[in-house]
Amino acid sequence: MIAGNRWISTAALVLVFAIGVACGDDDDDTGTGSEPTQTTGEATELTIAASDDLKFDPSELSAKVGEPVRLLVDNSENSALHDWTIEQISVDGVTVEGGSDAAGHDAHASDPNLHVAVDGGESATIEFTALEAGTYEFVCTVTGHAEGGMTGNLTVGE
Ligand SMILES: [Cu+2]
Repeated sequence: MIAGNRWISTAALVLVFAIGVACGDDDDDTGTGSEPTQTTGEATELTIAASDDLKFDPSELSAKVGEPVRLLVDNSENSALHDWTIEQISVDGVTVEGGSDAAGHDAHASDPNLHVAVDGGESATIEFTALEAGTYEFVCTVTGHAEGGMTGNLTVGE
């Protein structure tokens, strides 16, 4: 009985999703309430926390080709500046809100495609749209942080 109800609600959810896809309409306000991510406007909202223990949480993020992502980099629980950087990724529509303009924190040699630095006690957002599928390593470029474990992967799917 319970399994039957679960199957029916899953089928209904799939149907709602299929209708949404068929209409080509990005209206995600159908109130299904079961998606793992939230959307505001068109961007998928993700959050990643930096830590002075030199970790990102989560260390795995995922996105889809052509779908805007709005990533909140939460450094509010820390005292040190951290950044979130992907050196090479094909992206479009990159905007950064908040974020530190502190000079000299980045150790990378070239201009990264995605980069947002955040002062300790602050948060900032970076919005972007990935254009090619793949797995891209993100790091904190503050000297010694990536080496200390402050890395992760963004997986971009089709
Ligand atoms: Cu760091």
